[in-house]
Amino acid sequence: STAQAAAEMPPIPEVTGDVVEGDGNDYTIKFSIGTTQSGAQYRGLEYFEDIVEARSDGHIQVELFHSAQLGDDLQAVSALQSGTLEMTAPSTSPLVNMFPQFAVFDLPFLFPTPEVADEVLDGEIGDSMLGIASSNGLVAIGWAENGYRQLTNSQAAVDSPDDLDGLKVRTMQNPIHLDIWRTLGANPTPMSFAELFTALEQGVVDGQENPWITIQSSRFNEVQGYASETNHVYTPFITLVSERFWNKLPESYQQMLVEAAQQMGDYEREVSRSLNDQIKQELIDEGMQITELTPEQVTTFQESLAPVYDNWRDQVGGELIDSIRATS
Ligand code: EAX
Repeated sequence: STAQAAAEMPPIPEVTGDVVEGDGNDYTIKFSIGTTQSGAQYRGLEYFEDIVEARSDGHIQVELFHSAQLGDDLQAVSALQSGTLEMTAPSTSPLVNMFPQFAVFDLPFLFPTPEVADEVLDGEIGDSMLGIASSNGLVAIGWAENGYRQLTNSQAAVDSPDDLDGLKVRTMQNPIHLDIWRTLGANPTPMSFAELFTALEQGVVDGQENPWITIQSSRFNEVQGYASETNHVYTPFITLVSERFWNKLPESYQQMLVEAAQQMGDYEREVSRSLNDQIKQELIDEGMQITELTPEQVTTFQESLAPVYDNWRDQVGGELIDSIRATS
C-alpha cells in the first residue's frame, strides 16, 4: 500500500530557476525529518534536493534522512544548534517552549480550512514567526504541513468526549496538547514521535493523534483499530537551517535555499492535501474502523474545549486568535 500511495502522489515538478553562482566551495546539507520515507514530507524533501542540487550546479549536495534516523524532532533541532546537522523540518508543537508564539498552532479548531492555514503561514503572521524562529542558532526559511490531526486508538470507536474517559493518549511534547486531552477527559502522555510506534504496539498508550498520511506512513493502523475524523488541530512543519551552517554560505546560496524551501512547501502541501482523502480510504480498506463525526458531534468537542482557550488566550495573544478567526 505504501508503494501504491507513492505512485499516486502528484509528480515532483521540474526545477525552475537559474543556476546560482556560489563562492567556489562545495557544501553538504544533511536534512533529517521525523516522518517516514513514504509520507508527503519526504516527497517534498526529494523536490528540495532536486532544486538545490540543480541550482547550485552540484556545489550543494543534499542528503535526506527520514524516520528520525538522526534524532527525533527536538534532538534534530539541538543538532542544528550545535552545527552537527544542517536542516530539519519539525512540527511546530514540540518547539513551543523555545518559541511560545508557536502555541497558536496548537489551539483546537482554530484553522477551519487549509486555505486559512495558507493565508496565515504565507502572510504576515507566518513571516513574523519565521523571524521569531530565526534565533537560538536556527534560521527558519519556510513552511510545509503535517496537516489536520485525527485521533486513533486501540480500544473502541470514539465520537464524543465521553468515550475518552481515561483513554491513554500520546501527545506531542506540548502543554496545550496535554491540556486539550486532559480537558476532554483522556489521560495524556507526552512522548517523542520516534518512540510512538513501539509505545502503541506495547500498549504503553492506547491512542495517538496525527494526520491520516502520517498515520499510514508510520503504519500506526497496524496497532490501532479505531480512528475518529476529529480534525482537531492543524499542524505546520517549519523548515529550519543551522545558523552555523547558514553563516558559511554565500548570500546567493542563502537566497536560493529560501526559494527552494518555499517551492518545497507549496508542493508538499499540494501532496499532503491531494492524498488526505485517498489515504483515509486506504486505511478503511486496510481494516481500520474510521468514525466520521457529524457537525453536532464536532460542536460537542469544540464546546468541551472552550476552557483551553481561556487557559491559553493571554499567552497566545487574543488579537492574533481573533485575526485568524477573521481570516475565515
Ligand atoms: O515529525 O510528533 C508528531 O506527532 C508529529 O507528527 C511529528 O512532529 C512529525
